[in-house]
Formats: sequence, C-alpha cells, structure tokens
Amino acid sequence: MNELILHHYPQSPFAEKARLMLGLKGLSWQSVMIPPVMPKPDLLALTGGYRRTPVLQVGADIYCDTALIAHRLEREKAVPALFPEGQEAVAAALAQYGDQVLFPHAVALNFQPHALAARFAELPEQVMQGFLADRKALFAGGSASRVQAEDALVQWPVMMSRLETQLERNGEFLLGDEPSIVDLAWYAPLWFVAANAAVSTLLEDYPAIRAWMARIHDFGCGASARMEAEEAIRIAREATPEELPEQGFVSTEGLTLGAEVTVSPVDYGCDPVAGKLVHEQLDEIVVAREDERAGLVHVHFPRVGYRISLV
Ligand SMILES: N[C@@H](CCC(=O)N[C@@H](CS)C(=O)NCC(=O)O)C(=O)O
Repeated sequence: MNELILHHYPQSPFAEKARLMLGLKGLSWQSVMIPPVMPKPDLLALTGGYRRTPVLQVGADIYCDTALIAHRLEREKAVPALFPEGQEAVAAALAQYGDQVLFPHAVALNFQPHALAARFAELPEQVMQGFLADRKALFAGGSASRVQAEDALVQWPVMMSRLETQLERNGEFLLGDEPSIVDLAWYAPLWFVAANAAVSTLLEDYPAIRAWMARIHDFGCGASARMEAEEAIRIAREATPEELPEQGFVSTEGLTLGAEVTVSPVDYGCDPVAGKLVHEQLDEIVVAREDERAGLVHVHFPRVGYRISLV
C-alpha cells in the first residue's frame, strides 16, 4: 500500500489543519518540507502548478486542498469521522466558514505591521519583504478580497464571543461530543493567531476557547517521519495512479473524458494545472499529467472553489 506523504511547512495554518486530521485519525505519514514562498520546483513537479500548502501525495496521486484531503483521509480510515454521519452538510459548510472567514481574519491580524515585525523578528528584512511580495502575487487575479486589519480587529471579538458562548453551553466540540472537521478548520486560524505573541492576546479573554484548543492540540499530528522531496518524486515516478471508477463520470460543464483542460483555484493561488481530464464527479476533479521528474501523476482537486477550462 502507498504511504501518505504530506508536503507542508510548519507555520502554515492549513497544514496544521491537515496534520491534525492525521493525528485525530491516528495515521502514520511521511513529512516533506516545502518552502513557504515561490519557487517550489519539487512541489510543482508533482502538482503541475498548484502551489498552495498543504498537498497530500499517495503514490502517484496528488491531492490538492484540505477540503479534498479530508475526504481522502476519511477513505483511508473512516473512524473517527471528520464528517459525522447525518451531519455531512453542516460539517462541510462550517469547515468552509473556518477556511474562508476565520482564516482571512487571522491573516489580517497577523499581517498588521507590528505582528509581521514580531513574526519575522529573527530574520533579515529582505525575508519579510520577499514574503510580502510573494503573498501579493498569490492574490493576483483571484476572487478573494483580503480582510482589512481594522475590520478584522472589530469582527474578531464578535466571532470569538459566539464561539466562547457555544463552548460554555454545549459540549466539548463544535458538532457535539465528538470532534469533526469543523473543530480542525476553526482551530487552525486560531492557532495562527495564538502562535504570534503580538496578537495572541486576542484569545486571552476566552477560557472555554483556550480549553477547546488544548483538547484539539492533544490529538497530536500522528506519527511522522521526514522524507526528502526527491524521494517523494521518485515514489510518484515508480507508482501507478490509483484506478479510477469506470462509472460515475459527471461533467457539469459538459466536458468529455480525456479533454485537455486546465484546473485552477478561483479565490487565490490561481496557477493553472494542465492535463487530461480523467475523472470528474460531483465533488472531485482528476487530471492526468506527465511530468519530466514525477512521471504520470493524477492530480485531484475539489469541485467547490475550482474552475475547469478547456485548453
Ligand atoms: N483552500 C486551500 C487553502 C490553502 C492555503 O491558503 N494555504 C496557504 C498556507 S496556510 C498557502 O497556500 N499560502 C501560500 C503558500 O504556502 O505558498 C486548502 O484548504 O488547502
């Protein structure tokens, strides 16, 4: 069986969300470090252009986006469930709120000048300037608009107070007594704020939130071992992509199987991945691409938040 390989870097909140999924499920995995800014030649050898963090590799199958990674890990090990039975819609919708509302607020707080200065305190000035230029490019051409710090500062306490109240009144986790994808998706942006002493005070007044964060932190990240990027690429080259279902190709855009397409995120980091459309179903897109270094790989994307274009 192919092992799980996570391409990530320590400070990434979405990577933390994925690491906690692995921890919650008690899975073992290989850890490949990627740079937090472009260029990322080793990652792109696998994805074909997708640059965001994290990416999950299983042999010659490459899974982009934590929304899809969650489903792939659920298939790997069903219990404990990230999407509890009977709560599939609320779990996915509330996780999306974590990714698309809480996360941009956490970014706005962390990108205030004094918070950036604290984050990059130990590093030369040009590292911070390089990071800012990279993130500006990341948002170019995407539909996402960045939250302004002054808005984040007034909205954050509202969001935190609601969360505090619910946690005081209603169980250990957000959907009840058991953790789910929602806890991890909401935790990750808060973890990002908690990690920076210049803004972590914004979590100080919420004891129930801090206790909930400690419970989630305790899931750990599963057992991981370091792997070099070159080794991960070799594994992809020597593996064959997982067989795709013969039935169930549903192209909502009316595309045909085998069409030459590009797939890209709509919101930010919109770099297109070119390949042959080898599978599409209601919530997943798969393109096959040949890479000089990685060989034949199947790159998987979620349907929500991604666009397919005919080449
Ligand atoms: N929807 C994506 C968002 C991922 C994302 O925004 N990741 C950030 C890091 S936390 C990123 O890619 N930043 C730019 C980079 O790492 O190059 C997911 O759920 O995986």
